[in-house]
Amino acid sequence: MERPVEPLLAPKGERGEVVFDTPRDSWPEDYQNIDSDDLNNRFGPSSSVSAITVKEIKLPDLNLSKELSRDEIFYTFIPYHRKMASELINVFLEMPTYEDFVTAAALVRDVINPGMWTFAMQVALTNRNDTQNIDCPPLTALMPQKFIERSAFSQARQQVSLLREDDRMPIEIPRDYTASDLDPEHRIAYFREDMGINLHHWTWHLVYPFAGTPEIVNKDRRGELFYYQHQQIIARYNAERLSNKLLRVEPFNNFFEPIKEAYFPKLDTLVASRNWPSRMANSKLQDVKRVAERLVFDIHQLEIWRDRILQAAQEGRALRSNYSYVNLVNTQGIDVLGDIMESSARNINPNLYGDLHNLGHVAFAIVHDPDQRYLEQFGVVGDLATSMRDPIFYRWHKYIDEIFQQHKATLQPYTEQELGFSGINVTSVEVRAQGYPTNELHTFWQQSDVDLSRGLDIAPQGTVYARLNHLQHAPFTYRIQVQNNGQQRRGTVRIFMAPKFDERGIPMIFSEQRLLFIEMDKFTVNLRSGNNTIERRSTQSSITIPYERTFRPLDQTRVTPTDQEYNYCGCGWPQHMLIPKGSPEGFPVELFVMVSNYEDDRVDQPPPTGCKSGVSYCGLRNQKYPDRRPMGFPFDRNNQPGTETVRQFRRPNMFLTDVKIYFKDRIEIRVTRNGTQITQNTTSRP
Ligand code: CUO
Repeated sequence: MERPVEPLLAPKGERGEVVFDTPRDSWPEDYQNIDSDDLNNRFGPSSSVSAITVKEIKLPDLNLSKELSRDEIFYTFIPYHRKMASELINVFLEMPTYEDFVTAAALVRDVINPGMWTFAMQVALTNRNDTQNIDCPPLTALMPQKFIERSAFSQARQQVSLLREDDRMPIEIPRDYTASDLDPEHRIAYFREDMGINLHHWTWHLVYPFAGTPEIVNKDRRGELFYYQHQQIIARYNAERLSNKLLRVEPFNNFFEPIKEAYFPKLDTLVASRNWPSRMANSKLQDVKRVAERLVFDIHQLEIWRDRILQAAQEGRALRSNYSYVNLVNTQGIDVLGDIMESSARNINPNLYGDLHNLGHVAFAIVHDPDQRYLEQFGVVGDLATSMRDPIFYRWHKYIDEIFQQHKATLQPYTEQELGFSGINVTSVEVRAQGYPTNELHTFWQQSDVDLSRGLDIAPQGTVYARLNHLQHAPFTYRIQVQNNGQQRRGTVRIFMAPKFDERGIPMIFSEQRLLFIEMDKFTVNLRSGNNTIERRSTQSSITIPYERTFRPLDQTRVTPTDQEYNYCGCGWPQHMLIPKGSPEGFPVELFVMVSNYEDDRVDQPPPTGCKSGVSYCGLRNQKYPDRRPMGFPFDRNNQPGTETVRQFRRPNMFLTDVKIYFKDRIEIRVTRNGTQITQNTTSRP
């Protein structure tokens, strides 16, 4: 999977220590006439090189998948591209043995578009049963150009060709490279352009692909998780905006108004030597007519689908293709609506409800060349690995979320019985970061190194690092006191956090704040009779994957089958982005802790053997979502009339604590040396 643009017959591995011996007819056409001896001399097996012989097996023709040429860009949101990729994904998934799968992957690698092949490989590795203990390389290692500023690559090539490995210095990627602070939106570019959150979003969609074989699409509550995972992204984005004194994100709800946000990504595509196109401020969506990509639709059509979906949400029922109705006014309604909205292969009536969300991404992504007259490609919002970089992603998903909230408004507020836990009182909640006063959280910048060498389309010659700037926080611990007035019981601890004040400095009302609560953690506890003290570290969060999973050096942290944290190819919010940035003067947030009755939360299934990380946002592989309550409970529904604030909403089994998040403008450097990461020093920014 390394250097996906380069043919398989070139050596692989950090120092070219592996070659694949493939049948000649699987080589790219341009290479078919090369003399075998010549090739062997150049790359062939020597004592330091191991050769892997790839046998010939009969494969389906893959005529559809081959339609996208190797120098085009593959976009996951274009229906025609998805269809082409589905053919390949199905072949990979249906290979009976692991060996056949790897053989098939090797045989077709050089005749399929590299972006599509990589996507199909990652979907297959994520979803095949026999690949669960394979260390699936993250896309950041294979296609770093989708995550890191383009100038890094010319510098990296220079370093590789001119310097010995020991003499190479990490290439510093500035924090501000896509815009300046003349654009207020740029204040939160560090969030939008964070490598970890973009990798999470890509990986989430690999675990829950829109299409593929029924087993990989029909996952438990996948439509609901589409809603919840993106709702949480918007809540996090808003906390980040408020931290930076920006207004909460506006939904993009008028498809004909100018898009005031511009975006200039400054990323390279590597294929066809093109850059990712930019979008000028005040561009307007236009009807799309790109026949070669089989992409023809009107913006008005998006409105028609939108109206039908809104009607279903508000009316509380949706029409199936067989003309029967499905009732949405229940806890499963959101799952049906999520699949309609996305739309995934589980959309119950694609003719009626269409493909609103996906084609919305496409319409934004091609706003600069809707009829292909300039032969331009799609912008970053058209690709799952890059879409979170663009401000319009959040405006679009805010609007999508508003439609979901129309559905949630049809449900009754939770009852006392559902919210309470009789005999359980949460009596105190504190949070503490080591070395700081209680109820203060602290953020700062960190620089981390990422190896680019596996993604460079040049001969392997050792590592070359990019040094990225990202947000980081001091790790912290929650300390929760729970009084149990009954027998020993089990409870689920649910921890959320939300900004305390709105843009005007006025305390949030419940109906607004509930949309801003970000899930921080969720776990099960045994509650003895009497007083219980629960301690939980921020690094144990149910939504995150460890720092090392995002920034790990590839070779040195090989996973073993017992290394459960690395499953799911890293699906999970990155630990370094767990809390919003806060502000120098301290950004006030409210920490909400609830202990719910485990008997009402429990899902009967064998204990998970797969990943432990990121479960709340990513689910459990091949298992049910491990919490029976609606996702986002108890904030997914509106309040009882008369409950104006979260303090009024509070029951004895809940607790609210005021916390401040302090940001300090200093940089901590975490360098990689000989494969281990160490915190080198701390500097103040001038
Ligand atoms: Cu994840 Cu729109 O679904 O980007």
